Amino acid sequence: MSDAVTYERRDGIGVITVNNPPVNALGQAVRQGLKECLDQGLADGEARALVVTGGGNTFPAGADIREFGKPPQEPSLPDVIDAYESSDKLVVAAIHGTALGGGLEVALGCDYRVAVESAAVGVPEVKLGLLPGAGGTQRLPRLAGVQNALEMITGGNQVKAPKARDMGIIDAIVGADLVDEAVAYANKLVSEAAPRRPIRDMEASAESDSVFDDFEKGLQKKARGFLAPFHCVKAVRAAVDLPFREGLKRERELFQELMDSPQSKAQRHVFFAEREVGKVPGIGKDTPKREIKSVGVVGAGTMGGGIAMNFLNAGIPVIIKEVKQEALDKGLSVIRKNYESTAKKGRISMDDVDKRMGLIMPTLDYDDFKDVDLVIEAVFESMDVKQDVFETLDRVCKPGAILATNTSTLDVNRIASFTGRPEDVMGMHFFSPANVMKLLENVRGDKTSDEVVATVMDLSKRIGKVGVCVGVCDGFVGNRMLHKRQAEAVALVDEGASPEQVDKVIYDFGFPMGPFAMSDLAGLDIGYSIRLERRKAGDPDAQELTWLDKLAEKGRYGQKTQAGVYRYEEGDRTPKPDPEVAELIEQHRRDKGITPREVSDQEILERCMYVMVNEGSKILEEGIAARALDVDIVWIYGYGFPVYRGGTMFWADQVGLGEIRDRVRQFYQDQGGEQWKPSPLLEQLASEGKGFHDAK
Ligand code: 3H9
Repeated sequence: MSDAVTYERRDGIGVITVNNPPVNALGQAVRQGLKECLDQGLADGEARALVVTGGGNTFPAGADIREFGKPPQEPSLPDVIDAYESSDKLVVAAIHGTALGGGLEVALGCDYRVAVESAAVGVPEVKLGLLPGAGGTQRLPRLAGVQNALEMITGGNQVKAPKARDMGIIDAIVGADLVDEAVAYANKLVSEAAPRRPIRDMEASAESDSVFDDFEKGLQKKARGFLAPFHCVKAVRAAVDLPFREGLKRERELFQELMDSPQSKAQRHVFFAEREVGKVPGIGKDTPKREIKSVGVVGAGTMGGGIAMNFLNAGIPVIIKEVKQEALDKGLSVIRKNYESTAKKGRISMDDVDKRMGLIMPTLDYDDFKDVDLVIEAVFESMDVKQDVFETLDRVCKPGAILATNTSTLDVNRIASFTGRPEDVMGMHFFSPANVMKLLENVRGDKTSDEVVATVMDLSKRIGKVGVCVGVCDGFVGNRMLHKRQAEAVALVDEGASPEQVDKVIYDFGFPMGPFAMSDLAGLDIGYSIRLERRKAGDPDAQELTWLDKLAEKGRYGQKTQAGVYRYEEGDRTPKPDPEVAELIEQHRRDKGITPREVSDQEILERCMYVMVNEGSKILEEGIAARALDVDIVWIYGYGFPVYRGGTMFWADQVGLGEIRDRVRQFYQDQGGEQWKPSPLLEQLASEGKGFHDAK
């Protein structure tokens, strides 16, 4: 017998403990062990009842995801759970940590469930593009009601033990000595001759006739493009419509369909990529990290304020600096307003608002930064201004303080050169709104020390961000690829597509919005002024003015002026096509001597997406991103790339790099341009029949 699961007797109760760190995943050895220990417990004449629990930090947190996609190995999890549910001794699940997915399903195979107060339960399979496939969709609605089960199964979120008790999932909250308490609980049940309580014998009945239809309707918008949430609803419906065994069969069919789907494959890739991305190649776990106990933020504008909020939320004090008192007051009042509106929605208490505001210290004086451990600069995007800021920071900050820039366009190496400590300088590129967006591009300069990289990556996690370590180049990973897509989208309209057609293709692909709706949101004036600056500076790569720039010249800046590529009604963010824009585009074409042609949706998709893949490939070649998964995560968390497609480079691998290379070559031949020059890495991988994720 392996020691993945152990059996012992305590006070007349057989205790079965899973020991498979870090999360007690239910791999083959654990399933086998659970079965064998159950048999041992049933055969143990001195065990009056049984307790199942997890060693270490947690009850099992689910099936072993690493086994997915490989040939199944006996015993299956549903069979193990069936054996527990059929046991003729009472079984109590003793839960701490997180009983998730298959873990909660094991607990549902038991007669009773007790948990410590800090525990949580949940069925997060939907986040892996799956559904609970070991009876969860059949047992949970029987135990907690259809509405609760639908919410938990389609949402995948964790439910804290006290709430789970109110929902009927947990029978009792017990003290911190979990196993002792569970043993006492089991003894009490035995002494009271409490009945066995297999959930399969319970009835599942819907709260109303329309519950499933209503629920599905709600999902149409929330889960647009995803397959799994809809399969989850079908499976729960089977719990109501079919007898238990048949319901299980239906669950299995639906589970298998999802397991075989490209969506689940993509979502499983994202699960591991999200964890891998924090491990920067070449920077080991033992790299020393600096302690960050206080932070300075330069600039209290939209970006600076949003950045500060991340630290306040994590309980880290912030000193925020502005040039004028008025700007400082305004910045602080915006932060307070943001918190108050979160409190109004019930997500934090008014007490939390005060606590967070109590952690912020406004100042007009750089000298107040003398003791902070990290400063992030969020001032105007001009090298001269940055020079001034960094020379000052270098003068006032203590040795060892990390000096970070939030620049999205400027050269971090140059910024570092303004200080006498370039090894302490790094980019921390937050995405707007900075308190909401999860991506943080951590830009490593040529001279940034490993210690600073390790500290900033660790800190990203602490403030709830997904940090991706990238190198210095124009636009870093995200915006560099985005600019290529944007230029292609503009060119497609030049050639004859309408902005609405381009946006629809990208929206239908699964992005939250198309490139032009996004420009309207960001503000057309921003790209316009950058291009204007570049042309003024005589940049040879500066593009000629586009029809988009002509809109900006007319004061159509996007949503903020209720007119951009689209028009907007007062108080409504829905983009509406505008004949005036169509006319301006027509005129632009006439000026350039272009006869518009019909552009197919397929061409739009290929040109907008393959240009990004080609650029992503160059980014990998240059080592700006270390791995394809880093690019995937940037696009998922920074730009809303559909999770069910796994990120730009994962998606490219699924399409096939041979196919993409051929199209890229064709576009290069047809229209030229550096953006279509095939990346040598793409050429090489395609010729070897490999994908970006096979490249080392
Ligand atoms: C399922 O149960 C299907 C069934 O319904 C049906 C079956 C028939 N498997 O996240 P962390 C690894 S589907 C394998 O950093 P935390 C993870 O990769 C499953 N490995 O820790 C990482 O490895 P590394 C449903 C797993 O404390 C390490 O453990 N369950 C699994 O921040 C630490 O992870 C889920 O989807 C796994 N199931 O968070 C739960 N889980 O160190 C998924 C984790 O090499 N897990 N690893 O990078 C989680 O949500 C979080 O890991 C958890 C801990 C909240 C548990």
